Amino acid sequence: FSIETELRRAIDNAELTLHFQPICDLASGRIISFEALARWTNEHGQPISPNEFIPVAEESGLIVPLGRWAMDCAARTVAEWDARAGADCGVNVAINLSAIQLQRDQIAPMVEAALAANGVEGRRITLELTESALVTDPDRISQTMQALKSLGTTLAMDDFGTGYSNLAYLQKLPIDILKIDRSFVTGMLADRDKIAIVRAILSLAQALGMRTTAEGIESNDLAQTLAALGCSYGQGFLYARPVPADAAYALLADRN
Ligand code: G
Ligand code: G
Ligand code: MN
Ligand code: NA
Repeated sequence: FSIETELRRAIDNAELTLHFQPICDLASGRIISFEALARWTNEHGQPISPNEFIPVAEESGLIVPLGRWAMDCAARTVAEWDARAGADCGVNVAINLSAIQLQRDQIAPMVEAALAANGVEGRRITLELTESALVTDPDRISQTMQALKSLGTTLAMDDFGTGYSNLAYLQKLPIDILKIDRSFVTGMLADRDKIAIVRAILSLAQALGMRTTAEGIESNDLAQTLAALGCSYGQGFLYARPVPADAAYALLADRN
């Protein structure tokens, strides 16, 4: 399991970085948030995709230190952006939490510690969970989500529509944002079924008082159509790819 050994070293030696992809208000185009995405370039200079190393981290338990590092790095970055802006820089940062990480770590105390260590308020952080996180231990996840809300964080359901859980959780759990999975967004302008699914998710979210983010927006036509359908936010290569923290701050200074 050499990738595991290398990943352990990478976490210790700060070979990992976070990149940041803007999430924009569809109506105004302003950046409201950045999703933090882990990036790893190994000692041979090869980039390893999170699709490869996150599952290894989950199987090995390294997801706990990796997740703690990501949370701390995200909070530190928000504090740095505020310092550069000389004020609240106006955006928050969204962190991905995997289902296994939620099982293995005490997430709320971990988030609270990272916020305190960096002098950052909870409202500056969004936590992205997937439906798979809700399946294994619904009571435990419900308590965790309530605790995260008490810290002031925003909770988003990532990849919405691709999981296997029933929809009853939507009325029980304190979810603020549904992120419409990219698979429904890509090509939806030429696919009546996809548009129907997107419309259904938007009306469900609206009825439940949740905001929505469409993932994978790659064209202006898509952004305009989704805005007209009432989607709150958009994320995708149209706005920007995930970029390092400095470049993300430059986007913010440019656009907002
Ligand atoms: O950025 P990219 O498309 O390569 O990300 C691939 C997947 O890896 C996404 O599903 C994303 O949620 C996941 N991912 C990226 N960074 C992190 C992280 O810090 N923690 C967790 N749990 N997942 C991450
Ligand atoms: O699963 P999650 O939503 O956390 O994964 C985010 C992933 O989606 C990242 O790997 C990011 O690079 C990718 N991504 C973001 N915007 C786009 C887009 O417009 N098109 C495509 N194909 N991928 C995107
Ligand atoms: Mn995500
Ligand atoms: Na997603």
